[in-house]
Amino acid sequence: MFNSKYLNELFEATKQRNNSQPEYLQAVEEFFEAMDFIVCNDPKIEKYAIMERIIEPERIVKFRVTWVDDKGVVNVNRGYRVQFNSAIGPFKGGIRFHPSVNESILKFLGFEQTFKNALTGLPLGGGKGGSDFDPKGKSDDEIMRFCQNFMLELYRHIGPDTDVPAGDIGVGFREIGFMYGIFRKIKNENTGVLTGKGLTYGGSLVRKEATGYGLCYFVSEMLKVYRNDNFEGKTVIISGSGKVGMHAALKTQELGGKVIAMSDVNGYVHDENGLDLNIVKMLTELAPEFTQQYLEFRPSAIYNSNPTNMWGIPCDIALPCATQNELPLEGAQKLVENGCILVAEGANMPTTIDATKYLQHADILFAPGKAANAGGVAVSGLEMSQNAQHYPWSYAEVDQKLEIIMSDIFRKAYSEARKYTDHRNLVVGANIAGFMRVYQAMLDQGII
Ligand code: NDP
Ligand code: 2IT
Repeated sequence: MFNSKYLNELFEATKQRNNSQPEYLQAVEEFFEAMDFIVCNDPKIEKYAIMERIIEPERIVKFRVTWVDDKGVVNVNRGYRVQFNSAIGPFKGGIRFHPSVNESILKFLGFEQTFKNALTGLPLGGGKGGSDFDPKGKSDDEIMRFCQNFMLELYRHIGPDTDVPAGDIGVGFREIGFMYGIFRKIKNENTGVLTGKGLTYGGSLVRKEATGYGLCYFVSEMLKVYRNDNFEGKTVIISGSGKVGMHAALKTQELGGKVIAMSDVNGYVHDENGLDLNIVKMLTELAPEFTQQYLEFRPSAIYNSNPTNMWGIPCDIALPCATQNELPLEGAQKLVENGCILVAEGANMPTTIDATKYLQHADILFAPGKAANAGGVAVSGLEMSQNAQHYPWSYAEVDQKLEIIMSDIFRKAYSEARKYTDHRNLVVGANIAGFMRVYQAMLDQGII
């Protein structure tokens, strides 16, 4: 399946050792495919077992989280931290609270994070963590008790120069605040061990907007370089209406695009004249699921209870910003059929492997998540710099740095793509650019 015999054998062995981890294997397969040419032409990669080492987390911590709900019932969840690779800096990556969380999902996320963080140019290793706890429908008190109990174990394994978690699905300001509070209390230190903190206690301006804004900055670069074009007048559909999707929508509108559809787990809303983002924002702030309620404010909009059907709406740009494998082959085919010119991943691995291949072979621009959604972790890195300096930067300063980092990531992926394959193949370009930095650091630091 790969040209490299070494990669074929390693992938077979990896499948056997991890046969119950489909998301992790999917991420490794995508990566190996992108790296095939490099591996065939650099014997050092096999000699020093670089691929064996880079696909294996340095450490996985798995722990019990016990907490009491409002009815006095004792609940038990599983907590995890996957410390994937720290060759270029402390482990860094989000924490996800969602019932689907398991080792496979966190390993795929930590693996992707390693290359994403390398692409930012900042000294950030890769990691990911979370729990199968479902924050939906829980009271603030329940969330607080869960976060405190989660941190009661996690605090032993993290630190500002060791591992710096942040938010992800189901983890935002509220959860980060509760986790930071208990960490500070246990350790008696204020060292900015988490990012995505509130602005009153060390958070960075632009962090909450960063992934969505960064995605749009990346798309702007693609439109400029490949098509001498911009967002002006483009119709855009966005899956998910959480932290990433909402801010991608707001930036799209600011740049002159028109957001005509957005989704959540219960369905999507579509309005050809453009969604009213003030209403979407207001509704999502009240409760996570907004799509059906939107119709009460705009009865002319169309609601569909299957979020995946959204990919059938004709649009210029599609931004999957919800979760893994949410854009299947049929969705990709519909997008191409309807004349979509660009797909950029705001979520991590939202496009299935067959859909990604289909998009790459069709006449459409495609941006992989590890490049296009790196804005969030990039501003997390800037939050760490501000915490270390004990000095906060202005909104304009952080936003400008974010824009520079995103355009820099695009240039790196574009130039590697041009060097090794078709200049439009940002999947290969981003993987090679991210890998090269981690690879060099691993080589320099010896066999460990
Ligand atoms: P949030 O929890 O804030 O939002 C997730 C959104 O996705 C919600 O609107 C949720 O709907 C929706 N959703 C979940 N499953 C589906 C589905 N099957 N179909 C349609 N919508 C769905 O998470 P984030 O915005 O933080 O994260 C979204 C994605 O972006 C994830 O893949 C994450 O790993 C990635 N990411 C996040 C970064 C960050 O800084 N937060 C950085 C880089 C990537 P509902 O509310 O109804 O459940
Ligand atoms: O997937 C991601 O890049 C994130 N959830 C953000 C990680 C971070 O450390 O800010």
